Amino acid sequence: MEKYKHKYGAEQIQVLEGLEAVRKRPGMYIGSTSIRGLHHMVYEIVDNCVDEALAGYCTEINVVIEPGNVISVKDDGRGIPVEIHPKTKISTAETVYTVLHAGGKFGGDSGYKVSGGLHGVGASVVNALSAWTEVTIKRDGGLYQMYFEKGKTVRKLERIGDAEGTGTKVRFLADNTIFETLDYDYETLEKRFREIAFLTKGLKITFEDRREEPIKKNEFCYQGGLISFVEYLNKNKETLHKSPIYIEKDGETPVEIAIQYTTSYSENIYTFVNNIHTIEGGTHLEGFKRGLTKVFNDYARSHNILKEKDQNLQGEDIREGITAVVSVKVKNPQFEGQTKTKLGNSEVTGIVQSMVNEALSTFLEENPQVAKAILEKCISASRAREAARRARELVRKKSNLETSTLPGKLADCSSKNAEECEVYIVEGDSAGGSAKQGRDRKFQAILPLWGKMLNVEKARADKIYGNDKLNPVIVAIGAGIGADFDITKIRYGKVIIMADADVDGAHIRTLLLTFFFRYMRPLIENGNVYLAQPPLYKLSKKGMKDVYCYTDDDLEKAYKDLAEKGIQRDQLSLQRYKGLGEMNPDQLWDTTMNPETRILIKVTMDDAIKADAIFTLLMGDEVEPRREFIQQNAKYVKNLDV
Ligand code: 28F
Repeated sequence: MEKYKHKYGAEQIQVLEGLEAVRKRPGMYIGSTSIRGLHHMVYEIVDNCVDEALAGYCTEINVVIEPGNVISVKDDGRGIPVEIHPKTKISTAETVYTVLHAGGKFGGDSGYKVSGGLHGVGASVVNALSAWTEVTIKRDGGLYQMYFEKGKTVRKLERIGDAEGTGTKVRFLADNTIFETLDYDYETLEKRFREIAFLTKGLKITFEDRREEPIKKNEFCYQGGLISFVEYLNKNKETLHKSPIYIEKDGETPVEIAIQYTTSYSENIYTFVNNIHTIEGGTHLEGFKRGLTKVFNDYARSHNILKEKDQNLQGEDIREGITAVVSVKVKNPQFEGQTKTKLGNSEVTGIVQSMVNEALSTFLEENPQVAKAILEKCISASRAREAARRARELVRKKSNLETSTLPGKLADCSSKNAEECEVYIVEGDSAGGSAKQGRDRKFQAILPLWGKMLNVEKARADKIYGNDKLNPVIVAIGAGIGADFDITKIRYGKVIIMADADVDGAHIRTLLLTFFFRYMRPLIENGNVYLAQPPLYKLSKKGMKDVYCYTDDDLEKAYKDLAEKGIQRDQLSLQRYKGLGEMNPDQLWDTTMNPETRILIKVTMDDAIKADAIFTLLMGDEVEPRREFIQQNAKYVKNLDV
């Protein structure tokens, strides 16, 4: 191999130090070295294409997962500039890919560096964290290529041929000595590409998975932009008005908003800053809420829908059943919050609020029938809220009257320190019985639920309070629901849903997750909700300690391990657990409740959002999509009791 002569100028030293820093502490640059960080590697490269699209030069992005987990991303933009920098003798393209934060356009010509959740760490980080990176550029009629390994230049940019058109193509293999896994999750990436396409009107993104046969391929292109986004979010919901409301404002801080009300009671507002999904909200959401409340109250008063004596509609009344997407572009966004997804720029509140006041009131004046439909719902929501408040007062009075303010079914624990306490919400009385006997009563409380829970999709807050199945959950947790929910009042640090691994269990889990998502969202955001993981199988043999298996893979592994110890399959008896009730208290304790040996799954916001979407599908008003969903998923239901 030809000796690689390299005089290390100041720039090269800086480059090497930069790469060194990235490879030493990858988590600082790409968020984590888990699958989330791996996906951010793809988002970083794709965001540079999106930047090129926002600048008006790229119309199509092609993403491919090649065999061996090589990622390929291609755009039809201008192509990264190839001229050699007079001083450093290094091409712009090589600079973009080797100097930290040199890439992209931080507030440059397009003004907004869109970026993955980690705010545009740039292509050089992806390069540093890849076993190899190949960059091919078509520009000025030429075809150029450069190649790196672990961020170090192996082949400098050189012209390797002629080319029609322009654009940039990057292929990279993430470094498996850095990332825990290279096993990209197709659905996760697909969801993000769909989101980017919705947010970037007219941009076409194709996505292929060529790791296995048959190849998976999907493409996203929405001329309707945010309007298509809201229609997609509402695809299984009955809507209050046919086409979404769309308002936008250009200028220093462009704002785009699409709104479409549904007949459901949940509030779904998705907010974005420079295409980053700001899950924790922030000033743009605050401005949107304030504008919405003001416009609808003003309209209701000026059209005599609200009488002089009537109270103002509250924000939560106006947002009941709303699906909205708020997308702002901010030059220097300040992100706050636990996962850096809350917008902090205070000036944005006023910008969004005044834009909503201006554009939404005009829309309502021009579309009185839409205004009327929405306001009718707001009015009935405010009446239901009043009824819920009265019901809550009643529940409080009633429970204060009773000696035990806690539901009769709750077997409480002796400790009162919420931090260490946990409550198991158990499906069915039999399981509840053995859970009560098997538990450690110092810190474990048991709340048995019986039969099908209330279908919270159809019920409003006033029905939730009075409901005799959900009420015990509300009172046991002790922190109220909805706008009243106060996370500091929870009586247990862990709320653990323990249900069977069958269809009924899945139903209860979905209902409870939807209920927590809609009426106790902070409980999920704060990581207090868990799913107990009971074993699926028990392998036993005389004279041998029972072996519990939690998944089919576990079972296979157990067979192999036992075979190595000379115990063959036909010597073992296999019990498949159909329900928690089949376990005696000791087994339930050992396998599912003992903190030393149990497996608990912490519920994340993503799980809850998925449950909510599935819930809407299964329990909402639209019948057709439900049939489709069940047909599509029926094959996965292994243990349907026939
Ligand atoms: C598959 C990945 O990275 N596409 C890109 C461009 C285009 C320009 C550019 C990129 C250094 C700092 C300016 C071209 N012509 N796809 C991509 N396409 N970077 S990355 O410029 C980076 C320069 O800012 C570009 C004129 N201006 C900009």
